[in-house]
Amino acid sequence: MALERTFSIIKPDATRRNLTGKINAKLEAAGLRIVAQKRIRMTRENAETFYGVHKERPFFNDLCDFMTSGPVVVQVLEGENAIMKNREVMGATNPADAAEGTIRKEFAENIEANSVHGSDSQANAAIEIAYFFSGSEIVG
Ligand code: RTP
Ligand code: MG
Repeated sequence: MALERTFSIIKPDATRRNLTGKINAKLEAAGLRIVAQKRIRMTRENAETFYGVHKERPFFNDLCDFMTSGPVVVQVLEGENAIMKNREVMGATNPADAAEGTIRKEFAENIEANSVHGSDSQANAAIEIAYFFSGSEIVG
């Protein structure tokens, strides 16, 4: 199977608790390769654009507050079936529903402060990667 790329964010609740390395270890153990990574502070505009699909949802404003509340680590992950594989290792959105061994089960604080983001489709992965990274920043 061909290599696939997905976009990942280590969210502010996780950077605040110094969990970047532990989360990266879980991603790598799952067979995902971190082919681009940078620590940034999202602007309000970044958050509103990035989560634009959720703009009519009741949690949209809180979500944008949360995503801009501290540093995030944005990443490109590469591997076979990387999009699905990352969603598996992340676990369910709500940590109360997340399977044993997943990142959200182990580290998430609640349904909003849930430690990681991962693209949910090939189309969204391409859009999200291009929003945060230029081609020369990604080294496969
Ligand atoms: P993500 O996009 O961050 O990878 O998470 P996801 O696909 O598992 O969840 P999604 O439905 O896309 O929601 C995006 C993010 O919004 C926050 N959220 N808060 N308060 C709430 O009920 C609620 N629901 C979702 C979470 O941070 C979720 O990851
Ligand atoms: Mg989502």
